Amino acid sequence: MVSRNQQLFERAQVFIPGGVNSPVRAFRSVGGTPRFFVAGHGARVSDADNRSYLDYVGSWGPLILGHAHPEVVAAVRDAAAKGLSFGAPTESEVEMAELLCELVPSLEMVRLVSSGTEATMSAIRLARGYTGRDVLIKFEGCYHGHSDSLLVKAGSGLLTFGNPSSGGVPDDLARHTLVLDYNDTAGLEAAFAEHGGRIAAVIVEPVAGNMNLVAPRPAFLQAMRELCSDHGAVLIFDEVMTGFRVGVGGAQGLYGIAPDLTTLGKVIGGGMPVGAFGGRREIMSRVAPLGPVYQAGTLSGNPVAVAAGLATLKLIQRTGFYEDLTRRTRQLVDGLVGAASRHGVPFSAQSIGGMFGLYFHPACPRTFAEVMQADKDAFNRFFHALLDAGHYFAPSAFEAGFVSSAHSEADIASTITAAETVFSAW
Ligand code: KE4
Repeated sequence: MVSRNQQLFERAQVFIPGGVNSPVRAFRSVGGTPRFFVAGHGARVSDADNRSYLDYVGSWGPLILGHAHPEVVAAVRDAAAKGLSFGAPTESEVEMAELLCELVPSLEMVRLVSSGTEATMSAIRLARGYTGRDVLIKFEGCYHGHSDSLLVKAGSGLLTFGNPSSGGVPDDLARHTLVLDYNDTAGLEAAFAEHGGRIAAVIVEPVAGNMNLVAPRPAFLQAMRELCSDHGAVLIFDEVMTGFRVGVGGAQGLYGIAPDLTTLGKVIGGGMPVGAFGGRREIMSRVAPLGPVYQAGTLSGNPVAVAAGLATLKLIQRTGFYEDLTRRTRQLVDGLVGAASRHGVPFSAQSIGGMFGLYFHPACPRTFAEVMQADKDAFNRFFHALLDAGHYFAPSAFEAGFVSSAHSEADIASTITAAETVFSAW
């Protein structure tokens, strides 16, 4: 009997490339048929075959409150009833800008956009416009959205400029991007020694979440801050994933390092399309219409999307919110590690705030190379076994996972029990 998910996937592939509107959703990394979700409530989603799952993806991070939180849905409904979009300023955008600058220590000014990609693309253009320089440094394994300058893979040598990692990206553009190793402080120092005066910006995920979760070495971020300051380069913390996920002040609040620019997304939209870039007033003052760096968007600051974001940001300021979320996420990773060790399965896991990484590798990776040593086939086997048992993890061994405030201790315990059953037959 062909499942409804399979029927929908067949149908979707006729008119949508790969049957999905974002590649990772196609299950190509894990194999099998993507689940077409129908509804979500709290920690659970249900699919077209009427199967229910505990959701540890949360739309890739935005749903820190879980699905369809009543106060978020009500805020969206109220805003929508007054009009979906104006293409003109609204008070809610002012409220959002004021709140972001209050909660994120380094933000003095901020511009709203509609995705994380737009936020990082705009921040990079702004850094280049502000410094008058072209060179951009990023790190292998970090993902910052799909603008051309960021779809670049490492050159032949560590200090040689990049080559396109996607079709359609001109060599002439890719060669301005230098791709270094994450957590390699010496490599970063060498790059500045070689190219210092030409570097417009360094962009980094302060906690990496797109090669699975990789924690920064504190010295790595500190060195990055000092090198950028010494050489007049702009330090961009891409907190699209970590912003309001690892703590109310993001990774910059956690590690006490102030970037020059910050990009945000995901949680600040509460599931609706909101991104943002912001930082030092001196830099942000170069953005049109104030300055020469152009940036625009028809639906930037959309009132319905901003309503979802404001409702979300208000709820996560509840006293104890992050302590509870961190404890719940730690309960998950500690439980999975315990279950794997009881059955001799090579496995490690870690969490930072409400995000976590699972690795079929004896220790948590600290570099891209170590991530690549993890057993991808073992992850895929785990992924499908848990999916069949009603626990939905990210459909890729190279993605972080997310817990929401809607996940109960009993939910987490049930996932650990399901994993123990799988590990016992490993
Ligand atoms: P979006 O353009 O997808 O809103 O944001 C791009 C982006 C920028 N920076 C970071 C640190 C990100 O994690 C992302 C997007 N993350 C992926 C998940 N790893 C989105 C999922 C997808 O591509 O479908």
